[in-house]
Amino acid sequence: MKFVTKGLSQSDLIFLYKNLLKPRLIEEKMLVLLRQGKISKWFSGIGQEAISVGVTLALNSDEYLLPMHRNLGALTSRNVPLNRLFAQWQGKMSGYTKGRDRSFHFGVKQHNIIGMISHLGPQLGVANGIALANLLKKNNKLTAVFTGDGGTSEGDFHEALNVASVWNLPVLFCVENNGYGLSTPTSQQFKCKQMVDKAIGYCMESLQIDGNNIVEVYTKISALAASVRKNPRPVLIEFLTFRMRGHEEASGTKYVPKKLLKKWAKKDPINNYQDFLINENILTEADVKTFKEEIKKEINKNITIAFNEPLVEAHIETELNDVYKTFVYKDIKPTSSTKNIRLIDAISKGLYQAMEKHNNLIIMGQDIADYGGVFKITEGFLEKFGASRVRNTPICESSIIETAYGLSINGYKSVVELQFSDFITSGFNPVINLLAKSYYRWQQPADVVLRMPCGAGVGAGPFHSQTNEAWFTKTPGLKVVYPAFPADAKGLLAMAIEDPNPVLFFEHKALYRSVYQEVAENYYTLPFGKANLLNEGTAISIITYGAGVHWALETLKNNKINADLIDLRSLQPLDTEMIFTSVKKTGKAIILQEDTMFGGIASDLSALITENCFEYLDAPVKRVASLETPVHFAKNLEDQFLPKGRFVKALQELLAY
Ligand SMILES: Cc1ncc(C[n+]2csc(CCOP(=O)(O)OP(=O)(O)O)c2C)c(N)n1
Repeated sequence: MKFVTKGLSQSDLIFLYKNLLKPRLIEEKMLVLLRQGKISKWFSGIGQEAISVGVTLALNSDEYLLPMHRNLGALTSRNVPLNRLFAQWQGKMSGYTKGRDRSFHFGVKQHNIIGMISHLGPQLGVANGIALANLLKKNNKLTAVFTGDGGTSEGDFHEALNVASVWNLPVLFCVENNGYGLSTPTSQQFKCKQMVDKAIGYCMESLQIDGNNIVEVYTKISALAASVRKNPRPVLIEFLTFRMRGHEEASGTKYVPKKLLKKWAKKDPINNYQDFLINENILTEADVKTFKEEIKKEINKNITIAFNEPLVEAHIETELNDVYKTFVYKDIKPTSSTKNIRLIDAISKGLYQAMEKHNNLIIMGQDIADYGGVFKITEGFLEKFGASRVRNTPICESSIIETAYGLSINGYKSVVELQFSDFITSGFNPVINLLAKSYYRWQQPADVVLRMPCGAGVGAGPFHSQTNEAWFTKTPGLKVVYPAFPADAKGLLAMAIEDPNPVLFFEHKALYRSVYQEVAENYYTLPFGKANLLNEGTAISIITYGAGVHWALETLKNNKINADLIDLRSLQPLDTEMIFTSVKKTGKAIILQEDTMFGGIASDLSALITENCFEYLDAPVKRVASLETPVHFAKNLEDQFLPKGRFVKALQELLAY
């Protein structure tokens, strides 16, 4: 191994050595503890340390790092306190996730380190969001994100590189090509001759580096970092290295040819560098011994602290109260000056005023800039707020949601327009696993609103008509709002943007241009979790939301029914108080939803009513919903699918029960 040390002083070289040594010695200790059953799962970075350490030291400490499961060296080189690291691995309170997440699935905000989620690839898109924020702040900071070779097969990798390239984001995409992804060799992972070739397709600069040579990693990344800070752009870097231990400790390396392990053992990053420093008289054997002893002492001292810490306490209340970030609710009232506008105008106006109010609000989506979005909600926004804040995106829902999360980490709010709520399936993973769990896992809020144009009745077929709120109401950490009227839509959208938690904001397409209302012209907010009692009666409670509200209103208009009509407006949080009060008064409940029946929110509402109002009920709770089929294109089929036509009959049957 050749070490080209030009430009580095002796103390620089020793500094690199000490940093390299630390993760190795920690790992050696952890492997002992693992065998003793004192810590759980471990992903070894032995043999790959030069990459984490070299990249981390080449960055400034105020630049974001997004490590993966083998990047212990990134944490140690940023001087993350060892007692807290060890506490994290034991699930203790003084770790970084209050015992809620394991091994390397945590971030350290104070050190600008963003933790991974198990799904690997999303980390790359998050880096884009952080980098975009830096670009908008014009602060000349770069961001480095790691992935393994296996992770590069995920769609997130391709989407992230594409977005970074199109938006010229200052990100170093660091791929550690260590030969295997679990048991799968790289030959079964990708077909190009070398990983760096992947950059060609994204018109991206690339660089291949010997990942076992700390001097090469440090000097090349330092030079590249200086250049990227000056001239922001993404770069794909392939670090050649090898995974010397099992995927995780329990799984072993039986499937790895012995000769490969032997070959790479000779390239060990620490032994080679240590020999070089000794040969060059930069270090003595005695220095090596002293350094090792010092680090081991530090490790043992901090392990003792972590071991002595009691187990994390389990309190249901504490856990439930930590799923959402609490925030000071800004109650801004609507003024009396109003205009008669449609639902679509109210959403557009609300978004526009939120853009005026929050300078740090970015909106992103397909065709939302010059074109104004497929529903024209953002028409004129580009001219008013500029291309930095009103961003057309490539067609890559996952990456943009990841980017939104990255923006949130680095000081921005964002609203992402899904062209149709159906397309959230292409961005499902980051919603469920990044946004929803972030605050609970490590107290990092995901200040993101996803606008979801949804619903049937427009003859748009199975992929442009779904109302898919139930995919999200069952995931703790998300808020779900579903207005039926213009005035609610405007105030609730403003609230969604104020709220630092992730909010899915459902907008029914069939209501966009058909529902009018007098709407206050000022910027105002409406609280989440407050339903609206639209009609008062004593015979039955009708509970619904979205288009169902208008079907129910029509039914009440055309039939003489003495009913409470509750428009839920927000599904998570849910106004259970209003529901229970009404049902206790009427003794009968019918729930109308546009979604298909099984697993829809009506089922949970029914269960909640049964559990909480059983003694007051005079009849079984009734659900009315769409047929258990995909949504149809032909109008007569779609009409048959939707519950509107079945509602009156069900209502009358229940009244007569
Ligand atoms: C989406 C997803 N699929 C599968 C896994 C299971 N898994 C965890 S790590 C891993 C291998 C990753 O390989 P690579 O990216 O090369 O990183 P390495 O472990 O080699 O450092 C697999 C298959 C996962 N965590 N997430």
